[in-house]
Amino acid sequence: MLELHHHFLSTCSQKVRLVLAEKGLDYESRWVDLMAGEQHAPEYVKLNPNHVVPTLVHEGRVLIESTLINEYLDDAFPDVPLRPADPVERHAMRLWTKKCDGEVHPQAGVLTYGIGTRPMILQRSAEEIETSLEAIPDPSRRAARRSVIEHGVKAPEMEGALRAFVGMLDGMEASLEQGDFLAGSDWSLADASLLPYVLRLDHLAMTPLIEARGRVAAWYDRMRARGSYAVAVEAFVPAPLVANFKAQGEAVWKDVEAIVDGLGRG
Ligand SMILES: N[C@@H](CCC(=O)N[C@@H](CS)C(=O)NCC(=O)O)C(=O)O
Repeated sequence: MLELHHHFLSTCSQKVRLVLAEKGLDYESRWVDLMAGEQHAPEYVKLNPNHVVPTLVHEGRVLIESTLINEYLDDAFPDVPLRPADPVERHAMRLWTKKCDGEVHPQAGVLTYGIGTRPMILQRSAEEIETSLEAIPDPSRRAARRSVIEHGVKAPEMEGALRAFVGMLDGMEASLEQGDFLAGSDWSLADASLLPYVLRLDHLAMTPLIEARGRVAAWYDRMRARGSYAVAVEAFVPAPLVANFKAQGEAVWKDVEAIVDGLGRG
């Protein structure tokens, strides 16, 4: 009944898998190998014209955009509601999902490709790298990807990406003063949206940025203690790849730290 086209480590796929797990929904899994470029395959692009994961197919209806997929799941399967009933709390939840889509996610690729996957990509031939870059349909996304693959942590895009992630952590620290969850008194689509990005920082050895914010660090622990994390995230995390990400992150941590320390001074 539900078919999810996704990737094991993609943040947007994790967001949707977390919601499926919290709702106890089963789905047919369809892997899209992003490193192999399967997101550009004509058959897949018919489903998702943006060449990205995830895509959900529900009884023949095709749904794209992870935040909207999660809202759809909450509408279509309301038994375990994941949006606060209170209008003010629901607004707070939407502010988080909007921030995630508009400010955080667009920068995640800069960190992931510029630090985590760059060494693997650089092992390919120049021609292969060019082909994979040319397949990215959005010109600004393509330009940023090219820049971080060429320059890594020294890419000019790195500062904006770190600014967005530090802003996310600071905003979370402030929100969590109100309670255990990002919006309202229960786990919501806001928590689903942000957890993969905090995890990505951790995977890239930027853990000190999390630990420096006590409420975020405690939230992160609580989120990872939930059954949904084990089923939707942990079960898919390839340990060798994450170990590799961590090693790459550790290798550039001093540069990252210097950029973060300089934020707000310029
Ligand atoms: N706004 C989209 C963004 C989806 C997106 O960027 N997905 C990434 C993985 S998290 C992707 O498929 N990237 C393909 C690529 O890097 O070529 C959503 O929320 O679904």
